[in-house]
Amino acid sequence: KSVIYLKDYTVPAFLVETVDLRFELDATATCVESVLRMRRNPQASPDESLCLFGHDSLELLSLSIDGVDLPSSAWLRQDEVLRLTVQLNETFELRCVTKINPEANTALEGLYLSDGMFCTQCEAEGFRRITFYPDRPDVMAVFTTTLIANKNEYPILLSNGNPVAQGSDETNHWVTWQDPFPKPAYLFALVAGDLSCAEDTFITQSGRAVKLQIYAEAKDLDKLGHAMESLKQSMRWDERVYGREYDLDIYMIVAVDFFNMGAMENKGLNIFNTSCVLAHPRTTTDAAFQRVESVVAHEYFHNWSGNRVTCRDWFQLSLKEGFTVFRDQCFSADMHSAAVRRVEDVTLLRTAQFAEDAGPMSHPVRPESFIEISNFYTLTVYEKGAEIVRMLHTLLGESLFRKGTDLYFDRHDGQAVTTDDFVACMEAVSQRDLTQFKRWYSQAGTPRLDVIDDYDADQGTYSLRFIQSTPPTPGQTEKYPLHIPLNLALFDSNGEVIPLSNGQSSQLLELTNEETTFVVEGLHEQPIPSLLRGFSAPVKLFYPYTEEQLSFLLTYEMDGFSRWDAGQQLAVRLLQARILKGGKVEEELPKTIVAAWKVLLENASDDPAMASLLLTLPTEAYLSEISSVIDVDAIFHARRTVRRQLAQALETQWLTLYNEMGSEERYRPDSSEMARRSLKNTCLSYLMALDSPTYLALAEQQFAESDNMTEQFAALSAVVYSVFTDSAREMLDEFLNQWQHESLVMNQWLALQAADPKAGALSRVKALLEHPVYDSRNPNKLRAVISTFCNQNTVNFHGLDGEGYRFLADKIIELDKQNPQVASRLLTPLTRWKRYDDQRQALMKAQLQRIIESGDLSGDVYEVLSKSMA
Ligand code: BAL
Ligand code: ZN
Repeated sequence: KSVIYLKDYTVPAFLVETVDLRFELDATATCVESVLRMRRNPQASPDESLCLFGHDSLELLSLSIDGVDLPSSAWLRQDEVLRLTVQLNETFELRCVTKINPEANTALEGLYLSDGMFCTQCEAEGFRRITFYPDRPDVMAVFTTTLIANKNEYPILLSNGNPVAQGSDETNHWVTWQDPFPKPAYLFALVAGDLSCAEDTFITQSGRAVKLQIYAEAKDLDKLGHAMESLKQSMRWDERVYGREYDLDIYMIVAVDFFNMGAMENKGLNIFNTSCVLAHPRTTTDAAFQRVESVVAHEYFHNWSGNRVTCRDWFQLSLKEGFTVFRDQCFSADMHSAAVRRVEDVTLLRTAQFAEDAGPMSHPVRPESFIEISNFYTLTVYEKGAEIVRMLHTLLGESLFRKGTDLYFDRHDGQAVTTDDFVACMEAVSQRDLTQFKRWYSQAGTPRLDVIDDYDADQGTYSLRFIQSTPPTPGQTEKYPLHIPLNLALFDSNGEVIPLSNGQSSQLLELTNEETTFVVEGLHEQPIPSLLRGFSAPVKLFYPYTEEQLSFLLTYEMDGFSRWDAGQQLAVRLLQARILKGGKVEEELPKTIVAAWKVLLENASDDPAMASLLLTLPTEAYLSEISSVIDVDAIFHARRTVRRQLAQALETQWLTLYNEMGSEERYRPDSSEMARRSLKNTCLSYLMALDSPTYLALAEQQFAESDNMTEQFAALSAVVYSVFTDSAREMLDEFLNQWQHESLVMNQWLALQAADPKAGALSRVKALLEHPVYDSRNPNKLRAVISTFCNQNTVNFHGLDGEGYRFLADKIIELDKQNPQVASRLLTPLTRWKRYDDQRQALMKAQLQRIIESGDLSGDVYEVLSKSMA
């Protein structure tokens, strides 16, 4: 398995001007004819031969140049590369005919069948499973695609761009699509099937009418309204905030049930996992509604940040992903509560991305090498990449940042570029030197920022000393100081902010050295610092806050993120102390915590969405991430005990608030109603921690009476996680009966049971794998059961009999032959073995070893395994 390096990048030897594709679609034998108008790249060496990528599964039927068939001696085919050994002119036409078997394609890359419907996934390197092609993002061409298929089985035929011709005979029909925008092959898509569609129109800011179509199976037609609204909102937002208008006459989204990722931004024809597009109050939770909105926006925003301006090579993936995540984060912040969205984004970053950065797969946002690029669609590339763009936004300010993006889109429209090109635009508009800042792209690992303060009462001066360091990561032992924007405020003892030297209530410090000292003069008392407001940089902050200071910030800080974080740190202190004692501690809760939670509960109705977050204890995942050695059982028990104690200490308040958050007459999926339901369900889950039949009755009532999935599922979850196992079983059965024909609801039903921490979980999980609603070929089902069990059901997955680890290893070995991308992703929890105690380390390593020895592994799984064992 060969390693590909960024440093080895060279320009393509040949360019493609136009591609004409003709698909005769057949489930087991699809014939693909491709005609490429090619020319030598004047920037490349004239001696280079033509290399096309093609997966081993391609059957090559014929190859010709300028109408002359080539004999098989005219090429060499090895390791996914077809090298032509004949002399080529400056320009020529290459015709290639291949045969492929979509039905046998279980990897879900290239052309495959999802529930009998043809669809494609070409990012990153799926196009080479369709035909031989210079499949790299810096080769951009104009595509024309003709689809031919049986007209009864596949009445809808879609591809990128606009439909330009069609026709039919007795059995078959055909449609030709033309995409006028040159694009890399990874943005190619086709869909053929029996689909229904919701349709709308969007009038762009310049007055053009764009047809919007969202396709799904007929039974799901009533679940497309939310995605359509989200699409229109996104289109308007991108015009307003970035000045970006949609460019084709038609924008299509297709929902498919079998999909490795969340969604894909193919030009003019997005393909979505059903879980990211279908939404209906009866079957979809509020969290899923929000995910649909954000993924629809994300894919739409890619039309500019990704499609019009794309990546030069896959090392630049964050160029489009980091930027587009930042854009979708800002969009959701504008649509709902900015503070809530920031807390959610930081939570994801600080738990999952920080864990990735501390593990064997740690890599820079712009990786230096890979074996399999699919392994680099990571939280680091996406979420940390978005933080880098956010820091640029913070450093430049709104207006210059916008000038920078305008320049970027203008300068690079139609090009395949690099993260350096992106930063160069920011430098050009701001006249700033961002050389040091670019280390964020090249240096892996989470920086640590230690803060030491000192107050000189005689002089009235307060100094803050910042010391930054980044721990070594695999392959990168030496680390350099980063350019860290740190947003700071100081508070006086009355809870008022102290104006800083810039005359403002907060100041942005730029920390560029290993050590920086910041001094404030003219103070009358020791201030309380609020550091890293808004989480202005993706670092781990260490400052020895006292409990009083944290309670103070929880009361007075106006920055939503920092206020929430103060509450979380308060809870972290308590939980960590108990984790050290094994978790099952029954001593009384400290008065500070109870008092803080009481105030939160009393004021909760002022901002229910934020209150729900403030009242939620740090997750097991976060507590694990900040542990030096993860004590799975202690973390679980500490959190559970504190929850129960908080429920006991404030029982009346939880119940009062639960009732106050009671339901509206009719369900509405808007922000304020979502916030209300979120807080109500938080109260219910605390009340259920009391093991009281009174609250079981309350949950049962909510389950029976709710008209929406958010409340119904929250009630079901509360009961499933409770001690009332008989009631849980009955409710689960009732839920199954009610929703067994809704695949996405069944994913939730499966995941809930896979996450249930009660003893015996592994045998319950194995039983779920045999259940009729489970389907081992569908990534959503695999994730619902296997990934949920291994990542969320920590006490059972990490059981000391090692059976959880064995189970995952068995599944990886089985799955790697079927779907390497998903197999490699599922492997993650085992790769984190260094974070656990010796006994678990040995058990986990034994299973990793067993996978290695199991035989011929995919590049995907091999890369992750080899890095984990290094
Ligand atoms: N480009 C892969 C899916 C996404 O990030 O939008
Ligand atoms: Zn994306």
